Amino acid sequence: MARMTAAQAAVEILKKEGVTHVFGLPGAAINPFYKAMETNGGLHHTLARHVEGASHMAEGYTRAKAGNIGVCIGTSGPAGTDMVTGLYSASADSIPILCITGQAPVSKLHKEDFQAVDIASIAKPLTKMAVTVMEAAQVPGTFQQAFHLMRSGRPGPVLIDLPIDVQMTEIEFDVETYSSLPVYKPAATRAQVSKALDLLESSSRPLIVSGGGVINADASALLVELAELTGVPVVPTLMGWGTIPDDHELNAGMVGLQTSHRYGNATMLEADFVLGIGNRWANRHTGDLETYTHGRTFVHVDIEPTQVGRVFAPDYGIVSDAKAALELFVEVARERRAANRLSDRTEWAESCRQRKRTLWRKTNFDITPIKPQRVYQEMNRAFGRDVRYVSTIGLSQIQAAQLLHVYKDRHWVNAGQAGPLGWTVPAALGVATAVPEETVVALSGDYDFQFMIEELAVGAQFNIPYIHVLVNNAYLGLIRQSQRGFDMDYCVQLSFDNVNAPELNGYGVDHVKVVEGLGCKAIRVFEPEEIAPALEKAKALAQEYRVPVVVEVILERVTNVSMGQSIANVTEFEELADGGADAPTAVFANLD
Ligand SMILES: Cc1ncc(C[n+]2csc(CCOP(=O)(O)OP(=O)(O)O)c2C)c(N)n1
Ligand SMILES: [Mg+2]
Repeated sequence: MARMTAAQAAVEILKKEGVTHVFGLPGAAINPFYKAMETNGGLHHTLARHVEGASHMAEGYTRAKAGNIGVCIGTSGPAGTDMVTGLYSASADSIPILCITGQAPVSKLHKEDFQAVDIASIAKPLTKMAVTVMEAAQVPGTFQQAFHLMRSGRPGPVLIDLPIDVQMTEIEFDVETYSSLPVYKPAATRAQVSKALDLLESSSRPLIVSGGGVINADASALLVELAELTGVPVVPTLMGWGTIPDDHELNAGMVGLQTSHRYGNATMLEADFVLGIGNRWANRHTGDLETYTHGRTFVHVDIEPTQVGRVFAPDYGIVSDAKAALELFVEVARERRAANRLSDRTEWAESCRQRKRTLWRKTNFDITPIKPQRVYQEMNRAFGRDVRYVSTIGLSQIQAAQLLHVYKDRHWVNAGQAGPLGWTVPAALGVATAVPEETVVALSGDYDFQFMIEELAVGAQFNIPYIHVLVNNAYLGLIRQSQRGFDMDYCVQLSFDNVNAPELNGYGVDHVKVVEGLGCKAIRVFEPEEIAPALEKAKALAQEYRVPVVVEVILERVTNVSMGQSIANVTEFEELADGGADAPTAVFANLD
């Protein structure tokens, strides 16, 4: 046994649970925890410039690699409230992060002490556990329970709030014999999986919808195996994008109101059966439920029992971890195939491929100001199969999902449900910290980029290189487009005449100067043919200087992006592709 402060015990447990990196910033009430990190060593700390940034870094770090759990640390009061958006984002997308906050001493908690706020109550609806630890001897058990909860069932964040006196109190703690609590993951039974396959078998035009739960369960390979065994095409959701490569012959495209493909929606409308795995029927995926569900049989597999039936009643529900379910699905499907009991889906799959071969949007524009579609075409060419994309929200994110290609899971890292502006820079830093040898490319609109621009200094200070494509339309583009419904263009302009940068012609903020001021590199382009060389140069600069490199593309001010209220009624505002010359990188999504 060894005597140590409760904060030291917490630091040792983090290491035992596999934590190597933490993101945060100190303040008086969390200083004992920082002292413990300094004394005990073994944790690499990245100093954020804004506590919200630290929370998004933690989320990016978790999402980059199976098994990672990002940790963010802040002091009492405003540090905790700053991280609330990070907790929301993580809980909405079922991502575990551990948020540790300092707190006023236990005896002062009810005295309106300086920076004493009841963060545990504030964080409660956004976490699997949010607790102010009042007894130092409970610190080890609380951390042990936190990791158990984050990894069990539907993953999600936890907040542990540590009063300063609790952190400093000495306790007995045996690091050597510490061990993680068992993780609970419900698993489908053979009878359940057989019944689901019976339902699939009685359909003519089945689809699998593959959600983020497949990524969380690290089960993409099994998902692809099931598709190949049964010949059933797959629709990845936005959160499940990458679970089957875009160019896989059974990838039918994405479905939805915004982040979707024309061929994906058309295929869904043809389908008569849907097996959803690890997905949550998000409203921007389904759109109008009558259109989405009418005439189709649904089987829903999810790890969280209360998710089944939340959005609509499926014909059959299975509560299971995606990996546990897919292992059984593959096993039973293999047996049925050997016994010749699986239908031949060739004709249906071929009809899906035919839609995927033709229903494209045009990207090959060569006019100035640059049309955003051209940017994604150039990104497809520049970054290939191994790139990790990070994005948040806006017309930029929507169009990226319509036009970029993703080939591997965890290679599209997107704050899908919460969409908090500002997420992209810190999340990209978290991803790049987790996979330092890989190419990480973030994508932001100008407003998202300005929200947490200061975090770029973190990348410069700690040498976290990545490429940030900034598409600048000097507009809150997505909101401008949605204001068309109100016949207004009100409070959505980001344009102004910058007295220091007349060359920007009214586009407002001089991002290049700001980025350089923060210690990073930046390139600005105005012409379509400059995009490809700029992306190549960005790769070289990131290698040479080991800092974030921003490629700012000055876009046309107004682009309306394909979207609608129902998957049967997505409005196309732009020209559609008339063959491969109009969409030269769309062919990358087709093997045949
Ligand atoms: C914190 C927060 N406030 C407001 C919004 C609503 N919102 C969504 S997109 C958007 C504008 C985004 O503009 P920009 O980042 O420039 O992207 P664009 O649509 O122009 O590509 C706003 C205000 C949000 N998602 N998050
Ligand atoms: Mg914009």
